[in-house]
Amino acid sequence: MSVKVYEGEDLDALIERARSELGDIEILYYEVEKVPGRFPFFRKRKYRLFVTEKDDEKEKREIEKLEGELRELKELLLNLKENFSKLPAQQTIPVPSIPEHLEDKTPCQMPQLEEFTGDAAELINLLVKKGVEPEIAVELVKLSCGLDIETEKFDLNTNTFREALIKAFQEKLLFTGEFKIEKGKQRIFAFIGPTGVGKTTNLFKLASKFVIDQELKVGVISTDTFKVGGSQQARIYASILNVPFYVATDQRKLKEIVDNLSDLDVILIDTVGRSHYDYFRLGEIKATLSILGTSIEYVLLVSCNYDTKEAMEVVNRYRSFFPVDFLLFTKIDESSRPGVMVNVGVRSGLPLSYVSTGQRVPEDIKLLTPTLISEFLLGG
Ligand SMILES: Nc1nc2c(ncn2[C@@H]2O[C@H](COP(=O)(O)OP(=O)(O)OP(=O)(O)O)[C@@H](O)[C@H]2O)c(=O)[nH]1
Ligand SMILES: [Mg+2]
Repeated sequence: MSVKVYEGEDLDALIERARSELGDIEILYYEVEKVPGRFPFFRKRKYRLFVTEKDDEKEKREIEKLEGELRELKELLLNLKENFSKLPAQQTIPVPSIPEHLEDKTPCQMPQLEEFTGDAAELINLLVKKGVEPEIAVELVKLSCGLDIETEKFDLNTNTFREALIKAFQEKLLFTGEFKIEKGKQRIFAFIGPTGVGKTTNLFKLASKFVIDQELKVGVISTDTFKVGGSQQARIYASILNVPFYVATDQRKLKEIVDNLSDLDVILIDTVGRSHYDYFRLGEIKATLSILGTSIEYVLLVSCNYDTKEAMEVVNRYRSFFPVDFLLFTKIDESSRPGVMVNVGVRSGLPLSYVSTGQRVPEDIKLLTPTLISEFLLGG
């Protein structure tokens, strides 16, 4: 296989040139060299495109797929440029409502509520309908209740449901707040979790926050050498964000790469998705990452599509391999039961970081706060 390299400032033009010279081509990958400028997304780029002549139908399909991704990403980049220039100083948090077809109509088991009166009982019922386990719902609502002397029952001592929930979550759940990185004090985060949970896409959403909001020096390492195109997907995101990207095939290589990146503020490590039942493969990831010892902070991603039992199974099994530091929830937009975040937060005692609200990179991620969880539970 002979590889040809094209260089220039316009990626589409390079692809066209390669096509006109070679006929059908396979795009192997491309690199972007940054030309210094003030904002990452406005920098001029120099592309280096690696192609080879295509020799079968399978490769043709792969090229079409890649081109589709490139077009999508180009659109994303244009959106980003637009949004970045329009960013207001303070943003409100719109909470997506649950599409009707996703509304969960299955009956829930309601707790006995004789000891509660009025609004308190109503709030407990509402929480249970949104997936909060009955005993947790009771425990939470009690935190915002007082005993009504006349009726000898618990009733809310706040003005609104929202206030009651915010108060309860402040007491009952842990929140990381924005990951604030001090320049020069490097932090390394590894993104772990089941197959397809959203590790790669959400890693880049956070990378984008670090680059744009905090102006940090960020690097990404993929240890995903298993999935076909696994590191390629990450490579494309990295080139759009203009952050250095490396693939570590084993422990030794990982250590070598990290040692060479000591000038970066944040290193984000993407891992290959593994079923939480696959002890052998989880052990492999652990073995690779363990070379970095305690310098890694582990972010475990959990999908809101899981019911609480399955989500806790994921958390417990992953915790038996990795010292999980934070939880990051994904796919809240596909779930009608946001209560799973509350249940897992309470049952695991782990701090909650962010929630992924859709597929768009980098917009679809929000910081989890007592207010945001309350809005997910009360809205929609
Ligand atoms: N609807 C929705 N889709 C999401 C969300 N987060 C990620 N996805 C999609 O889920 C799919 C898998 O995302 P990836 O980031 O590749 O997941 P991963 O965990 O890296 O997958 P593996 O590397 O195969 O384990 C992609 O199509 C993402 O766009 C989300 O919050 N909502
Ligand atoms: Mg991935």
